Amino acid sequence: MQDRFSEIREKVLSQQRLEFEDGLFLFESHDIAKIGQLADIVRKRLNGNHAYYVYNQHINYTNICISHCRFCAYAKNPGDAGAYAWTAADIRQRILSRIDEPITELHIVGGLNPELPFGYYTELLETAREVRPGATLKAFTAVELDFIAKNTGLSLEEVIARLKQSGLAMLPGGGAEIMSRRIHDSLFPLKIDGKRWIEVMETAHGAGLMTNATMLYGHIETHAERLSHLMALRDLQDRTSGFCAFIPLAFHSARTGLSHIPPTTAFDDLKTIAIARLMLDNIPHIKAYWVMIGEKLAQLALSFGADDLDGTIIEERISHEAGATSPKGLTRDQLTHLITSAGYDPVERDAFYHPVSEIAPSPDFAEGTCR
Ligand code: V47
Ligand code: SF4
Repeated sequence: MQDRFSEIREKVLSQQRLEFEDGLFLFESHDIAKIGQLADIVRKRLNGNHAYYVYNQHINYTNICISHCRFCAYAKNPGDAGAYAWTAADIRQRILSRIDEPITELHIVGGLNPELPFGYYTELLETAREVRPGATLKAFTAVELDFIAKNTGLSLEEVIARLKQSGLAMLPGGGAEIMSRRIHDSLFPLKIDGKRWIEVMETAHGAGLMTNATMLYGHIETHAERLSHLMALRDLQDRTSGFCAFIPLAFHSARTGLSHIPPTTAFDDLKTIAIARLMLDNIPHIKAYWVMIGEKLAQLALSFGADDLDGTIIEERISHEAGATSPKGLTRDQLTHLITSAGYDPVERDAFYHPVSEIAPSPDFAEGTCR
């Protein structure tokens, strides 16, 4: 009789879909080299020897949030020391402060701030579009879109349509956490659950927006809950093909309500990336997000299923508030050095994975599809 690894290897080689039980077996295994080799087969099939990165800027427009997720060290209550909501003028200033850099993506997310009217979000996008024409505005998670709709009394469809008119071109993948009733009720009961996160993403995909998807791991979730999360993403991708990239987010516990939880291990980080690559056979890209796991492990992850290091970023706040020790940004030279010294071909991409070297400069904020 064949051992389980050989069975799974045959499935991978013949491009058969892995099942929940296969994923569970891999999570429970400690044979990291074999898991990595399997993931590398899929990585090479989908992305060859390319390793992508993006020249981007993060803008966290407000840290005021009424959701009180237990894993979050970033959010503040209105009136707390350090609570902020940037005006359009502040955002203009932030973008202008880096206007000489060849930024192609603005990643714009914030807390659930009940004091911001709908016009705030459209003005934010329109300001970004005016100051940085040609860059993709990747903004507002499914959680924020659902909140904006409820807070302003507009339908989700209306919110998406109007934000698109103001320049919204893509959604980031945050806020998915772990899609499980148990985890939702314990860690983020005031925020939308997994079912609603999927509905919002499906609506966005239906409106022509590509999105990313994330999973926050390394807190109180089980391996089975991680797999159910991955399979829910795979199911939606079968229906819409709207996901561009999957980003596993390693939990950082400092200054959160879960500060007793130790950091994730290198083994778990690599295994999670590799198993995501194997289970998510229909999502083109897997990011090793260096902010969460450090540059050195992110580099190694390129041989464990990941094909993208995300970006230059510069001012990451969410994980650094929670104790992340990685730098707050990397230069293009640092990113390409990590990639070439691991034997991969660096490709600077835009938000939709088009190589920047092949993109004709365009004054428009077009939606796009990933490749
Ligand atoms: O939604 C919150 C998570 C997310 C912590 O789409 C934490 O391209 C770790 O979604 N420790 C924001 N994680 C980051 C995010 C993201 C990052 C990079 C690229 C993209 C993309 C998306 O960070 C939140 C939440 O799930 N988070 N607190 C914490 N203590
Ligand atoms: Fe608010 Fe997001 Fe932090 Fe939750 S993770 S408290 S929604 S900022």
